[in-house]
Amino acid sequence: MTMTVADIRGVRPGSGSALAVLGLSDTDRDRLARELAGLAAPGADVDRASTRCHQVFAGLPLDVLQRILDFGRHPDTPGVALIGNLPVDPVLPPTPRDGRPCPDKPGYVAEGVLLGLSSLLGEPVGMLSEKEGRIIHDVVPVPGGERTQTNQGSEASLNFHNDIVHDPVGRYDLANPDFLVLVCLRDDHERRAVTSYADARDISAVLADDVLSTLRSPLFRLNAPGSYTRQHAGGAEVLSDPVPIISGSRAYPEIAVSANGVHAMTSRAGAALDRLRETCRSVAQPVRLEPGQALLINNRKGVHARSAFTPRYDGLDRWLQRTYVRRSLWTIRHRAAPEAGRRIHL
Ligand SMILES: O=C(O)CCC(=O)C(=O)O
Ligand SMILES: [Fe+2]
Repeated sequence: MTMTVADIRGVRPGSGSALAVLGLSDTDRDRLARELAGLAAPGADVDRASTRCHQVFAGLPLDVLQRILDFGRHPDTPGVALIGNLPVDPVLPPTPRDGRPCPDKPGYVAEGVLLGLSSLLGEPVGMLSEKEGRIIHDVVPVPGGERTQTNQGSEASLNFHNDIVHDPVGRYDLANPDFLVLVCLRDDHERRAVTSYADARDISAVLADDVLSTLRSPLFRLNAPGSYTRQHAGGAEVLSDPVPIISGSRAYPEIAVSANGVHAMTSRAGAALDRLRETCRSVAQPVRLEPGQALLINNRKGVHARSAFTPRYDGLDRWLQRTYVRRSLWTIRHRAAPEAGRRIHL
């Protein structure tokens, strides 16, 4: 079932792999709106803005706050959480056409919601190969990108994947974000775009033992993200070392799949990958994001996807803002690019 705003009033417990759903009260929404109304453009001093937004969000009722903190810290909590009845910008400029920030946004409520939620999960980070290292990403359909397996796409559905990052150590699933936060500013004209999440616990429970053990073997090479291969390899593939797709304990598995292509090294691995793709579709938890909602995505517990939709490039297209969040900046310090900014990484 696709969640809609009507489903998300009140707080329902989220445990195991099921989508966690939290709806703020109108009183809480209005307080956040008031306190975020005066937020300055966060790009000037992200540490300051994120600290302020943390302070605002830490004032949420204890139950809601704990649910969000538990989502970030515990292995046994859901991999995806939908938060509803969040404040929105009173005036929203046209959806940017090029995937770059809107230069004349009159307020920063959406950015404040994004930084507030992100700061409860960890540290927002920028990566130079993704959106030029920006901390706040504008995810919009971009002309020419309609059929790409990137966040600029629209007409082609974006396959189940994790957001990964190229790293010369040969592993693309180590320095990548632990979480993604998506805030919806505008939905698509026809309300077709659905974001889905497939949890590795649900995937593992469905797969036959031999398929699962193949997926747990280092028989797969991940292609680097399209943004990286375009910038650094003229679009040619840049493959990781052989890795397993599913790893870690049976109770708390981690999954790594690249959007831009996975090379299976044997025919058995290829068949297991096909089976994985079918299984992702069968266990998927779909959400049709609307303005005033945010999706918290654990980028290790599961994979996510987006269905196709039709862009019009008329200023009213779908518009999400996104952060990449790490629990700690310490474990990616080998990727730090301090000359670009304290939170920016290669
Ligand atoms: O557009 C969406 O719903 C999700 C796109 C996506 O995969 C991402 O932003 O990482
Ligand atoms: Fe993604």
